[in-house]
Amino acid sequence: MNVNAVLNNLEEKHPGEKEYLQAVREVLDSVENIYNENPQFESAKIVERVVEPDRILTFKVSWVDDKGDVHVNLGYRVQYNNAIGPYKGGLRFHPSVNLSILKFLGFEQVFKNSLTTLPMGGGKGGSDFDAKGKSDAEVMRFCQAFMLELWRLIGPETDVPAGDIGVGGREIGFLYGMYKKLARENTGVLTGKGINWGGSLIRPEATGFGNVYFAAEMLKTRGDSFEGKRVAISGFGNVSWGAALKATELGGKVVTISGPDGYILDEEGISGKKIDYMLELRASNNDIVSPYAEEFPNAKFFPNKKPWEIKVDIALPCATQNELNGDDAKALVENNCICVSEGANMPSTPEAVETFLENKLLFGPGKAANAGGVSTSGLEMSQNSQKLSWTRNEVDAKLHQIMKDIHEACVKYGTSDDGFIDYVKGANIAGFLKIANSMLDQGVV
Ligand code: NDP
Ligand code: 2IT
Repeated sequence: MNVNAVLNNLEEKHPGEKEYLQAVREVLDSVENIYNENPQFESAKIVERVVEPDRILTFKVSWVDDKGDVHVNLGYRVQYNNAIGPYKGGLRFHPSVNLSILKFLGFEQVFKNSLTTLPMGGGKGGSDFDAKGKSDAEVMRFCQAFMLELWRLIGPETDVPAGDIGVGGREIGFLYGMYKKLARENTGVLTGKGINWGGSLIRPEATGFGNVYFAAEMLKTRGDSFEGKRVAISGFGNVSWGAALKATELGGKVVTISGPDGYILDEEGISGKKIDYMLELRASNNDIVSPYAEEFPNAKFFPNKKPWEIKVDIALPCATQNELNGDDAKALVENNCICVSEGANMPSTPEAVETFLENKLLFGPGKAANAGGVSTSGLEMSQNSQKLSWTRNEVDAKLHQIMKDIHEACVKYGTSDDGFIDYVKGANIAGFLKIANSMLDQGVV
């Protein structure tokens, strides 16, 4: 395999899909050597087969708002790869959603799910629907209209969607209600369900918890921990609040959260009732974070800025892709940050990743560091199949062990001769080998 040749070819076929091409390049750069040492991969054209999704389904979603006006959105499901299990991955509702973004997310999900140790293939979906300013009834009607198309494509053994940006417990509820009505069955077809109707304890906070567990494992390799560390978190959504909770529990002090309007610096630490307040802000369909500084006057709001300019020991980017660029990375390095663990998918640009690795930071890439969310989705699927619910402690212990195992896999494939652990390389190779070998076992399909 020649990475540039594969990329040039993909660029010709899919011009302008920049997030997708970015995600593919990162994985291929990491696996190039091991791929070329194993000629059976090349003869089965594993790379050519793994970079393209199995299929992409696009549909129109028409719905009526509270005033009676008709709206038309686009809906998608990208079923990427099912070599190791049913397609599995979230749904994103955000006006920025396009095919390039869903393909990058689906591609990342394939390798992430492979790392989880659970039998899940990869997929992603969503819509350009903007929930901001919409009433609950409008969100419900949109979700119902979306599911009217999606339900034919999914199933508990075929494809199991979940949440992502703009899709949390409320949306999963509306989607599930419509699925159940159409399919006339109660099955674990979605994860992130409510606790009363098949959901798993810990799933809401799992991505954030898992991210902090992963960061703690990285710190341990240098005899360090969260105790007494200053932590910067971006975003204030599903992933951020779990991360803030767990980082605080392990002795860290979370000093920032952020929204598209800017960031909050709270030197007293963002914990306890402040995390509850974060959730309230979020629940009001409100993406602005500035009201936090009015509620807690010791906190300071920095409009249109990102939290990476603050002096911290640990950074947890938990908002969205490419939110941390090369200059942000340099600022973190200059401020002696020691550890960056990605809660979001691909939040660091390639320049930022390069800066972290050159400066030998502990850098946990999203496909490893945020795999706790989908892992707990996998645990939800297991509970649904068994018609059982596990306790909080049982789920948390399993999640913790999975994050340790993912860390171990990264160490195995990412440790270089000088002892430095390149978690990007480690995660990509470990994730890739399992998929590639499964594809070899199953023939050309
Ligand atoms: P939420 O919707 O709860 O929060 C996302 C935050 O990011 C919002 O503040 C949103 O503000 C902002 N945001 C979204 N898109 C953009 C954009 N294009 N530009 C700037 N800001 C943006 O989402 P989650 O917490 O669920 O997800 C956060 C990240 O974590 C995403 O990368 C997601 O893929 C990833 N992730 C989520 C998992 C989960 O289980 N939920 C699991 C693993 C990873 P606004 O809408 O105003 O732009
Ligand atoms: O990016 C992700 O891993 C998620 N949004 C969670 C996917 C899932 O199926 O739980």
